[in-house]
Amino acid sequence: MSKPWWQDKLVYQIYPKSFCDANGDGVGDLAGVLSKLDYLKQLGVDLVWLSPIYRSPFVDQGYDVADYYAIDPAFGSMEQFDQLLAETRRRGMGVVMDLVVNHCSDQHVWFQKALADPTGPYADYFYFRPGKEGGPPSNYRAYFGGSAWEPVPGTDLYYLHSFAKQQPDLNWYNPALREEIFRMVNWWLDKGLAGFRVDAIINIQKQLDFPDYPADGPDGLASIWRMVQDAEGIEAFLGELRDRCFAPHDAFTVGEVFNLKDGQLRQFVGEHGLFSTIFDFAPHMLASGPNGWQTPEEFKFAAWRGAVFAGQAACPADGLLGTIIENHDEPRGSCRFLPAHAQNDAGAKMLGTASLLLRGIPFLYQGQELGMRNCPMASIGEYDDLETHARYDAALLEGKTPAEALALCQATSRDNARTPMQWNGGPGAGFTTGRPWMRLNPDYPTRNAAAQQTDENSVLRYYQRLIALRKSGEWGEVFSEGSFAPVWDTHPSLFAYRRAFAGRAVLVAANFGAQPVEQPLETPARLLLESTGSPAPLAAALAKGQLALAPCQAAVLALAPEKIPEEVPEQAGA
Ligand code: TEU
Repeated sequence: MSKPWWQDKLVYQIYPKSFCDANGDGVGDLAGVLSKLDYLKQLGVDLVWLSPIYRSPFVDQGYDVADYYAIDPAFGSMEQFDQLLAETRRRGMGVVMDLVVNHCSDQHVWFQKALADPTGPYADYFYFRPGKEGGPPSNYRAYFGGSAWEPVPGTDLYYLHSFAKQQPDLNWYNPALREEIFRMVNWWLDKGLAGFRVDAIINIQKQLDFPDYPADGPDGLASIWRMVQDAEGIEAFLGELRDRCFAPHDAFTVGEVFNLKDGQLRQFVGEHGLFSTIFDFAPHMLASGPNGWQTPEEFKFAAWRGAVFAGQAACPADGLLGTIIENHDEPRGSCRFLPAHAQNDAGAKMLGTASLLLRGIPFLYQGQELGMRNCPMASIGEYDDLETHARYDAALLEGKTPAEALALCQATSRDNARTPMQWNGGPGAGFTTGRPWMRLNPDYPTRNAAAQQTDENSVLRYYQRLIALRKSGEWGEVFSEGSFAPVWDTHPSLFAYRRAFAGRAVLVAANFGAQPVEQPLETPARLLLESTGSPAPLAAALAKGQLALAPCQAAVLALAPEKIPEEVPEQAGA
């Protein structure tokens, strides 16, 4: 089996609206991205994933595509995009685009033609269905709230939208629609794109009779997820997409896939997988309590470690998961996957160490490398995200007070991660010379890339060293190809694992507790990296065969080679 080209790559997600604004209109753009490629190269990034930059009315920040073949003018031009391809290639990097094909925008010409002729061929690009008993065809709630069915004006028909009503679902059961998508995907790959992050893709499978489900909320509706979960057949669509588009281009693909059924992971990743990788969202699911986002859960170390390790164990030996702390849909990891005492820069470095060296393809989200934090807004009016507004309204409907509803938004809003990138401490945080489209996190005067670049002990400089180790000539293969084995996995505060490859092994260990820990080591170990900038106590302990970690300290140790083959359990089949 030959090793895929993307096996040792590290991906950095750019949220284009909030990354860097070169023309001063307050919105990030492609010229801004171009100006930061050297920063990304220095960080150690291989692939740059851009959240959608297609022409869009931005009801859902570009996840509502009006033209799959055009760059939105807010971001720049196709010439600038081609320049981005050339400039990344020149630096040995690649570009990954977001592929949003569960739905498009209601402004897309396909939908406009469908509305103009609701029984014509374009209506079958979507799900147009007659209503039932004077209401919609079924009782589904869209992910962003309200009925998932919207009336088609001038008819007794409704169209289906899993997300906002401005995002009509595309009908993958129509071969003509699939051809349009394959043609478009190939058009981008022919340009020299490295691959795609494939949005919300599990939703393309439907039960075409759209059965009702028992209501699960005070609105009398049932989440559309119920219908998707009981639907089947996605493998056929994705297999066609792989065989017609991804495989011939040897593209890198990562699926945004939630809640796979037992045994399904094997089909999604691995040598003949439907994608190169899929995100492991299991740790993120822990943040939702019994009532979903309405009951956010505090961080519980053992449950989180269990979820991460379960993902590592479930991944087939010939496949990799996308390991991820944060993205544009989630609150910042530095405020989420750390106990209260560790929600600081030391914690951010520890969490980065624990996550980036796991078996998998590491994904970083812009600002993670600065330890950027949630930005609680003072009023609901300061939030831009439609999902946050929908949640606020739903919480009020549930009987919560405005203050309680706002607190829920502050804890769970996607806008926590969408505040502009903090490049320096000057006006506009170096993100823009104009008025930023969304307010800056007030910590930008002290937390910014320029300040961290000159501080040896900063989160940024630590991430640079961490990534350099992950990709180093000496240890790179251990991290990109090695097996994974949990260590001390019932310890109350240690997050630790071994990675091993071809007779070489490392131990990654992090102390999430508020007290120092000490553990005897079975093998002599040499310090490769530690996160606090005070290695002396750890080095002294290692000389005595002990691992000693202060609170919030993470370390990477090389284990003595002669002991490794018997001592390190290889992952099944690895
Ligand atoms: O998200 C898909 C998805 O399942 C969302 O419901 C997501 O889990 C939720 O927003 C988390 O709070 C993708 C994109 O990542 C998201 O930004 C888009 O809004 C969505 O698809 C629709 O395209």
